[in-house]
Amino acid sequence: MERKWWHNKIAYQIYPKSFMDSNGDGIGDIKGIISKLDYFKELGIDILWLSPIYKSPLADQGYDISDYYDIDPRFGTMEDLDELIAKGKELGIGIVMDLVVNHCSDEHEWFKKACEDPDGPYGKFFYIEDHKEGQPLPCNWRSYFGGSCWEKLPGHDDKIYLHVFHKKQPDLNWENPLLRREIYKMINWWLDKGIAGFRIDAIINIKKKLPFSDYPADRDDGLSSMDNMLKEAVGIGEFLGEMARETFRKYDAFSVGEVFNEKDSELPLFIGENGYFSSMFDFSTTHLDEESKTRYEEKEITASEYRDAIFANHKRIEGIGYLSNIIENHDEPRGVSRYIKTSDLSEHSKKALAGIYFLLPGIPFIYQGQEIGMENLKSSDIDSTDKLDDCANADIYNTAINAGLPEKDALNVLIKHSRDNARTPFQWSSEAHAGFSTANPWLLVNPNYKKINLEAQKKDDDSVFNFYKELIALRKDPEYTDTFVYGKFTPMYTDMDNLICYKRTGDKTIIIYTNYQAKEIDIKLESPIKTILLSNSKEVRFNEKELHLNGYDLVVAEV
Ligand code: TEU
Ligand code: CA
Repeated sequence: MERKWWHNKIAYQIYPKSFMDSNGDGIGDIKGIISKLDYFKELGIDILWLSPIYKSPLADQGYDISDYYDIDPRFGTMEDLDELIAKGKELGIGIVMDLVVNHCSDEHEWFKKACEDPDGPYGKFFYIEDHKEGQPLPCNWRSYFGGSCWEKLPGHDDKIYLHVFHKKQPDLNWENPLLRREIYKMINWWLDKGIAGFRIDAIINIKKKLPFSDYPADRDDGLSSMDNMLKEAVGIGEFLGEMARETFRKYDAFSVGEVFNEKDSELPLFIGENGYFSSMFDFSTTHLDEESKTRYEEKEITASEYRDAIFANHKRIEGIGYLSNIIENHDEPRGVSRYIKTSDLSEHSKKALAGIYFLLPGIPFIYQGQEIGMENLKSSDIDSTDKLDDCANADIYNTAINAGLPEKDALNVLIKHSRDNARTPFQWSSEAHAGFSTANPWLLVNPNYKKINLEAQKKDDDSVFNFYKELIALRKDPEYTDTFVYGKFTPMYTDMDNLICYKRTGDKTIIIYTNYQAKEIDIKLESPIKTILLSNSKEVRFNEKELHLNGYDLVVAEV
């Protein structure tokens, strides 16, 4: 594999609205991010991915952009961003923006002009169809946020437009070369500003299976999930290849795709040598608890399920390309609350989860707050849905209700699965509003901030925060970094439940042993341990033949 500048980097995702508020309006902003650059330097972060900060009505918290060339005043100014890019560069930290081009906002100029003249050039920037009341819709696809993906075109009773996400996010018609050219121009404008690259949003959706047609309904709303259409859509490579040629490649820019539903055959084209993207995220564990969205009883994800999903995806990608590894992001509930048994949740088990994903092949992405072990909201924190915010919540709640769950249980399902769990303000300290703002934040602070906050963890050598610092330092240790970045990946002990162990073989041979259960265990060693490089356990007991692991012990050993 040709070596690239981003291969040995550590990335960090910022959700700007919830990271740091610098002007006391309860909303995080760019100046707040600038004020924490030294924090990222201390932590060892090389790449900062910012979720959208562009001009937006924030119907989907910025993933609905009304002007790609401007910053939303709630986040700051273009000057603020130029300062962040420049100061980041001085510190060797690259800024990665979010590229949201499957759709734009219904308040974007393009859409306004399309509504004024649907048959004009801007009308063709979207999917606008003729439609009379009572007539069947062009297709029965369900929006990702629930309901039909068709909406009446403002000002036209006989026209409708497509939105696979929120109705304030009309889909852009990538079949139109003029639209594509506008997008490439915008991407290059940002790359000329000196950003390091882009995270590419919901990109698999830009290629629709046309002409529009129905798919088997998979709920009692008579609609069909987008998955069915995406399985049949072919030819996305024409768009993604052109985009890469016209933009990213010209700047050796880092591009990471948010890709779901990709076909195995497309993997080499997506992230292989000269692929459309530098990398794509490993979402292999994000569907493991899907079914618990419509059931009373909690279904916990087992250690083996978690392990097997990740290991299978890494084997699938091996020798093809480079994954970006996560345990959470702004669309997923907190990893420690999702992948660790509630009864086993502790600083110790949180460190085990951190170590498992951090030393895998690929680029580790840390989502803000993950480095201090921030958790989901509890049912006792929320007594009604209006305490929450996300536009995706209604569909989660209604799906539970339609599945026959009483309101209380439907609310619990929502609290467990809501994206808002990832969007509560960063917990900097035990001060008011967790030190995020001097004013009431736009979204509630998780009431556990007095227990879980950065200030306290910085002072505690055994904290989750300091363990992340050690993980980053180990992955960057000149003696071992090559093995962690390029070393072969070999699953181990997969015949034993609750063990998550794998080997990395490069110019060193390193084994990650994790006993992902409360019960202690002794395991036979395949080869004697030379050095313990890192562990969340103060005292690791082993001999020539055996290694003793207490509950949720993680041991990184050179053999
Ligand atoms: O998400 C795309 C996506 O498909 C999933 O996140 C999914 O739709 C979502 O989790 C449903 O609950 C991207 C962004 O990450 C997300 O925040 C935006 O809402 C979405 O695109 C639309 O831009
Ligand atoms: Ca602010």
